Amino acid sequence: MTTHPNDATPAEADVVVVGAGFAGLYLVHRLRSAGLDVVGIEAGSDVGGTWYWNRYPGARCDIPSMLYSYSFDEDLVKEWDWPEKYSAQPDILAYLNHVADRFDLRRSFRFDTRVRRADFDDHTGRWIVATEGGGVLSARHLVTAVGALSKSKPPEVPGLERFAGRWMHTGAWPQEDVDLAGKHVGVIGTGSSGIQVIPILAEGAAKVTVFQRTANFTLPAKNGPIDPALVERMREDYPAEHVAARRSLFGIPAERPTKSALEVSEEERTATFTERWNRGELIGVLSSYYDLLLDRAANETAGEFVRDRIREIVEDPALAEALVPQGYAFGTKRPCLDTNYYATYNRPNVRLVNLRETPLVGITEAGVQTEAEEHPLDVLVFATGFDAITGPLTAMGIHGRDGVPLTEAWKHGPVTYLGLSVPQFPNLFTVTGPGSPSVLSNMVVSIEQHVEWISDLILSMRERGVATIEATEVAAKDWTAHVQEVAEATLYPETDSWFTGANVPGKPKVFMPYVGGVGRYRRICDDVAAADYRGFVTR
Ligand code: NA7
Repeated sequence: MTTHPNDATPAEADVVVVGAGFAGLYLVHRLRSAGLDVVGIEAGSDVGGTWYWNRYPGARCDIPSMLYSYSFDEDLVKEWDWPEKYSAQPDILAYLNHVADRFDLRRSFRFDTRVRRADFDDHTGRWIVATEGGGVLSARHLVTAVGALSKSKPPEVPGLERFAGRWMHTGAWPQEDVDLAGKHVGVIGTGSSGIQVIPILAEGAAKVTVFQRTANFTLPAKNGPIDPALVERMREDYPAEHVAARRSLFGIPAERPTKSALEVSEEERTATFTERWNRGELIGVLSSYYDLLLDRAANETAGEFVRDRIREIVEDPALAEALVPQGYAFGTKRPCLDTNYYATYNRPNVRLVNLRETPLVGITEAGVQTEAEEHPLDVLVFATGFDAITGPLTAMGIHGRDGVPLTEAWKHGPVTYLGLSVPQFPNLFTVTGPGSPSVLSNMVVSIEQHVEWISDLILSMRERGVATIEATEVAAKDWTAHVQEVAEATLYPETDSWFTGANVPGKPKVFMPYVGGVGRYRRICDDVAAADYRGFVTR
C-alpha cells in the first residue's frame, strides 16, 4: 500500500471532502488550487471510488471512455490514452491514479478512514466530522463526493451465515484475484453488475447458476479498441465535444429526435432501431424517437424490438422467454450494455433459475434453496445492487441545525435544492445528490458541473465574508416538487427500480434523479448563481 503523509493534515480545515472518486479528486484539486485547506476522507485504501470497489471480473463503464473522463484540463485530455471504446475497471482505476499523481492529490486525503458522524455546530457555524478511527475534524464546509452507488445493499436472503462456501458482493469485490477454476458459482442479480460478471464467470468457472428475479434490458456494447480517428478528432476539437455533452440530455452528445415512434411505419422503425442497436450505445435505441420514455405504446415498439433480438440470440425458446424483460417499460430500469450476455446462456455450463417461478427460500450450508430445489455452490456472488443515491448520505450520520439527523429530514424521501443543498444543513453540499441528474447522466459530466458550481459558491462566500449558506425551505420544497413533476411526465416513476428506492425494503418510494436533462439543469444552476444564489440564505 502506498504510504500517505496524512499526519501533516490539519485537524482544522476549510473544507472536508468525503470520497476519493471522480468527484472527490476534482474537488480537492479545484479547492486546493484556489488556496483553501482541504482534507479528503476516503474509506478505501487509495483513490478510485466506484472504480476502487467494483473490481469484479467484467466491470466496465458503459459511457464512451473519451467522454467518461475529465474535461477540465486540456493537457490531461490530450495525454491520456484509453485502450477501448468502453473502458474496463482496471483502466479507469489507472486513469484516476494518474490524475491523483499528476495533481499530487493523495497528500490531502486520509485513506482507510470512514466518516462515522458529522454534526453542524450552530455556535461556530462549522462542521465537526468524526471518523471511525477516532479522528475529529472541524471544517467550514462539508462536501460529500460519495457517489450514488457506493452503499452495497446487504444480502437480504436468510441463512447466509450458514453457507460453507465463499460469498462476495460485486460492489465490494475482494482486492486479490479470486480463483474460480473448477468451481460452481451462483450469481444472484441481473442488473448491470450481474450482466457484466456472468459472461466472464461462465468462461472461468466450471458451472454458473444465475438466480434471476427480474429480467433486464441489455444492449450489445460492441466494444473494441478505441477508434484512433475519434481520439484525434476529440483532441483537436477540444473542448467542443465536452461542451456538447454538457448541453445534452444525458451528458453524451446525441441528435435530438424529432419524430414519434408511432408516426413512422414499422419498417422504418425497425430499420432505425437496428441501426442504433448495431452502434453499441447505451442511449442509442432509446433516443431513436422523442416519445420512447414518455408514451407506453411508443416505448413498447422499442421494447419489442429488443425482446426479438433476445429471442434470436438465445437458442432454447423457453430460456429466451425467461430472459425477455416483461412488465415494465424499456429504459425505466437502468438499461445495460453487455458483451455476450444473452449468448452466454447458450453455453452448457450456464443455468438460469427464474425466481419468479421458483422463489428463493434462503441460503443453506451447501448453497441456494429455492422452492423447487437446493442448488449446491462453491461460491455465491451477490450482484444485488445498492442502496442508491441517498444510501451513502444517510449512512454517514449527518446532523444539521439543532442536531436534526439527515435521516429524519429525509424520512419521507429526499428534499433538496438543486440536488446539492439541504435546508437546515448549512454549508453541506452533496455532489450528484438526489434531485440532480446524477445517475441519469454521464456521471463525469455531472460531477464536473457540481464540483465547479460548488467550488465557485464556496469561493464567493469567502470573498464576501459569508459564514454560512443554506437552501431555504421554500426553494427546496419547490425544487423537490419540480423534480417529481418532471419525472411524472415520463414513464420512469411507473417502474419499481433503484431510481425510486423500491429495491431497498422500507425505503420511501420517491423518484430521486432529475430527468429534465443535463443541459437544462446546468442552465438552472447557472441562473441561480447569477441571481446571487437565489433560494439560499446567508449569515
Ligand atoms: P441493480 O441494477 O440494482 O441490480 C440488482 C439486481 O439484483 C437486480 O436484478 C435485482 O432484481 C436483483 N436483486 C436485488 N435484491 C435481490 C434479492 N433479494 N433477491 C433476488 N434478486 C435480487 O444493481 P447493479 O449493481 O447491477 O447495477 C447498479 C448500477 O451500477 C447500474 O445500473 C449502473 O448504473 C452501474 P430486481 O430488479 O430488484 O427484481
